[in-house]
Amino acid sequence: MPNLSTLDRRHFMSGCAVVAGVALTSSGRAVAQESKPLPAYVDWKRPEAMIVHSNNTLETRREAFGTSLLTPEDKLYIRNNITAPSEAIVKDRDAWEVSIEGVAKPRKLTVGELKQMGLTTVVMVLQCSGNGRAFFDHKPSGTQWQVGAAGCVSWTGVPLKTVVEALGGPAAGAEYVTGTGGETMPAGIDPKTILVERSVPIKALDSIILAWELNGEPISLAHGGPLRMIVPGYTGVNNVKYVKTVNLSEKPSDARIQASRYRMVPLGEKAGPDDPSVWEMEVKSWITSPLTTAKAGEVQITGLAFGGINAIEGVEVSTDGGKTWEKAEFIGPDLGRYAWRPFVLAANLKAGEHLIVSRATDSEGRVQPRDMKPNASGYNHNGWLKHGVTVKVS
Ligand SMILES: Nc1nc2c(c(=O)[nH]1)N[C@H]1C(S)=C(S)[C@@H](COP(=O)(O)O)O[C@H]1N2
Ligand SMILES: [Mo]
Repeated sequence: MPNLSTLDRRHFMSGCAVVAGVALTSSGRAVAQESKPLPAYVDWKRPEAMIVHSNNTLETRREAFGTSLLTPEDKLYIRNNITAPSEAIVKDRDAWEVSIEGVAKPRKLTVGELKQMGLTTVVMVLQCSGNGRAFFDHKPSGTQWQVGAAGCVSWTGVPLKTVVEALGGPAAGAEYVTGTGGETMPAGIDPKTILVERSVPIKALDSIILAWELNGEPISLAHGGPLRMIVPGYTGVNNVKYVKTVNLSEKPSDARIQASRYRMVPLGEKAGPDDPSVWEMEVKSWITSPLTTAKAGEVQITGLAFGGINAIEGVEVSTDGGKTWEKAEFIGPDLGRYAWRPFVLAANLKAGEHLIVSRATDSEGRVQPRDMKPNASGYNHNGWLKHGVTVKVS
């Protein structure tokens, strides 16, 4: 099952039943957050870094991001819409086949063959469209993600465009890139109701990667190995794990996950085909330290900022709930348009309660809004106020 390096990263903590940590309510107050034990298929995650919402939903604790440019795989969030396939599919990774359709010469290619067709790396924020759902006032149902259904990781693979060109280019009329997940469909259920099959506009073909490495190692099964379709700048759901078909299709998928789920639906309404799909990500940032308490005097306030589909341009921090702002400094190298940048502001904090917030701006001049307009399912929250933290300084 796991390779040697995965074994190195394993933390045999299965005896550790419940982990407690600090979480923040939507008002920014800290509460103790209980967590279930790690599910067996991801028992190599760092238990102290994760909030286990369920078997299929684990988020990174806010304090666990630290100031790292890249999120280690053993701290990266997990979201499975259905049960992951068996470990058998990563036994012989190079033998995994993906069917490329909607091209002049459609055919199946193994990962081994893809590896000889081209090579590139992208550093990218992977973020669930439901990240921040817990901050909506209307209490949408679904996993109550705070900030940790996101991470910044590097993906290595072949540009999809290179593969498509090698197969004679897109078929006439191609409008979408549709990726299908390799989960086994249980008998007795209409596959379209649970199949993870997502379509993105064909313009994304310029940046899509068929990836076999995450942070320089073979992608674990949990994160989509042996092969994952990576769509930089698009929300998590569009990044199809264990991808088995890539189709340059005329129409978007009619699977439920595309046809009616994962759409920006006005409150109180039912999803319709005209409601926008969750595709491109918006500019966003949040504070990572301090989160609860600090000593009066100079404090290094840190956080993470990214532009989503655009590059991040700058970020400001306020220690008075948004009345006054100061420009923060990015830390370390710029890892590209789709990566996040850790930031720091040295602030002189006086004793008392401070509502610390951050507000990012992308390369197109789009600024994080104060409030996120609610939508039925609680997607894409990037409002800076609710992402703030109340810190007791003494
Ligand atoms: N095949 C497949 N791909 C999938 C999913 C899935 O359940 N199956 N979940 C999607 C969703 S909703 C998200 S947020 C991301 C989560 O990726 P991660 O578990 O590697 O963090 O994968 C996406 N791709
Ligand atoms: Mo997601």
